[in-house]
Amino acid sequence: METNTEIKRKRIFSGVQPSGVLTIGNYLGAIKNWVTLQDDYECIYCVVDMHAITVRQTPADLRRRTLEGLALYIACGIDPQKSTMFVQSHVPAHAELSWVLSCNTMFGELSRMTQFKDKSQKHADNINAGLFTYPVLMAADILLYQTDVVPVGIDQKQHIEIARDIAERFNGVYGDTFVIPEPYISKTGMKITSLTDPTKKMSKSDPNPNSYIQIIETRDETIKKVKRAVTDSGSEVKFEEGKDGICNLMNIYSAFTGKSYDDIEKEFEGKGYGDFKLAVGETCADKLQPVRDEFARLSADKAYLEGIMKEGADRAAYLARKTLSKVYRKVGFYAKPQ
Ligand code: AQP
Repeated sequence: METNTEIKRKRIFSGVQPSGVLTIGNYLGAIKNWVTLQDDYECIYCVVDMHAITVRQTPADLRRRTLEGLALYIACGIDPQKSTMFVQSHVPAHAELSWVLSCNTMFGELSRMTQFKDKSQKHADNINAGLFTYPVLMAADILLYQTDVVPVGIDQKQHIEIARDIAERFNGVYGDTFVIPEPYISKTGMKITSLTDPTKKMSKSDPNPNSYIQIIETRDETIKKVKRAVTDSGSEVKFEEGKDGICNLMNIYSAFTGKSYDDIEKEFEGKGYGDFKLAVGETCADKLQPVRDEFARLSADKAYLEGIMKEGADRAAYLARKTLSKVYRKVGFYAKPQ
């Protein structure tokens, strides 16, 4: 039974693709916010495996990373007592709603999506229809749960906007059906860039492992990667134009410590990039250590993780079915006789 407080709380939905080991980009841009939000909102967090296959995946790796993804959510602080966690492919309503929404989404609007353009370039040998309709599936993920707020990194803002457009169009044609979702983007974590090319987003599927910091790599690896991070030829730790690499490291340091850019500039006044990079690497590793320890502990308990996965899928399926039935009724599908 839902209590009154549960009914009143606004709902959050978000997810990460198990397309690689999660990075500090995923952590600072999304998951860290998820943890904070779970006290004030009803939260639903998904491992979006169906999105991951828009790019070719090795099946055994995808399967392993899906369970790891769930373990990481918990290790990062998502509490199964407070939030629902599940795997997207366990709730068929995502694919079902996606089809209906596809029929209410314009080719032209999907053609404007920058992620599609970027990923088509990166995967020129596999520009599949799923890559193109990815935002429709994402709209289905969000709209199925009558989501109020979607915490994401800035790179996903355009996809939230199209989800809103699709929902508004559907509501306009068929009458009030979907809640119109709002994006929630934190300031510091909104775009963590690659350590090897700070003009690009840090991505878990980047072929160069030095470009990202994984939430669950070793302390030494993290420190080494930050030491090697590409920076300009100057030596002053300052947040200013033309210093993309240093700005990114300041952003990461600020997100982990809560210090402002001014504070960071003062802290490293008169010190070189070497000292700063060491501090950033050590801070990342220190802050992530409890997550890494908890992940190792959880990974040894598959039965527990599968229990959470199943319970989460059952709850999500119940909520999703309510919206899907409404949608099917609205578009005129004949109800299956009982
Ligand atoms: N570099 C980033 N900075 C801030 N936020 C980020 N996010 C991802 N990278 C950064 C946020 O993490 C959430 C989950 O992302 P996703 O896995 O669904 O897709 P993505 O944005 O395509 O992430 P990746 O790591 O770049 O995956 P691949 O390499 O598979 O494409 C989102 O909220 C996203 O904003």
